[in-house]
Amino acid sequence: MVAQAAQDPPRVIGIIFGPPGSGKGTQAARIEKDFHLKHLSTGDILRAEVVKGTPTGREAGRIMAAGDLVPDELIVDIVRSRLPEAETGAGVLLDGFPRTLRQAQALDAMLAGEGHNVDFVLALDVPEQDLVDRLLHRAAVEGRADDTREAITERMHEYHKLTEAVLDHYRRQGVPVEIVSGLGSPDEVFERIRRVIGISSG
Ligand code: B4P
Repeated sequence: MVAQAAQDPPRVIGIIFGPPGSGKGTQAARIEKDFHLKHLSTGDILRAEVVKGTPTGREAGRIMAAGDLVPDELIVDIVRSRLPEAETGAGVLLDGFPRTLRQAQALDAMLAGEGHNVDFVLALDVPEQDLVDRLLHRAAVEGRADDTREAITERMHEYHKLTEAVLDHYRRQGVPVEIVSGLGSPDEVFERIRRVIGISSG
């Protein structure tokens, strides 16, 4: 699917999905390199706004540090403004978005306006204890503000309460949802992803 669209418009719109710490950002960077899908991470955009100290960054920074989700309106505005530029290549891989049903509906409406829809969802599956271990490890290495034990607990809670439903939303639409184990080394996980994408490209 990805390989075909790289040569032949319309562009591909993919979503990389999974709980906090499942490796979305890690794998999205590899997919961008190998499959030329522009990596658009709402988490990275928000962290950049925090560093720059913009009004968006000041609002988002407090929310993120607590492990909560940033308001849908703010995130949707960010994606709406970035998507056209990101879409100029083979396609886009959305990382960390949509995280709520309202975000998914807003994305669908944005894409429908251009005659597009979501082409695939790649969902990373990792047991919760491994996720917590990874995030606590990252806390020790990088000191990210939302990798405290309290914020991690809240992020997992939000994921189960609000984000998981996004998968069913796309399944109901008939969008291919590929579940890939995120266990093992980043190379092993990427190999599994490559096989899934490879099969789709047929
Ligand atoms: P994100 O930036 O999306 O953070 P994440 O879910 O923790 O990241 P990810 O799953 O990408 O993990 P990574 O590859 O880094 O969001 C952060 C916050 O921003 C949210 O909590 C929320 O507040 C806000 N936000 C973002 N988008 C939003 C939206 N749409 N709506 C509302 N709020 C939003 O990997 C994690 C760690 O595991 C790393 O240390 C990595 O090195 C390690 N790792 C990766 N793969 C591994 C592997 N195979 N084995 C061992 N370790 C691995």
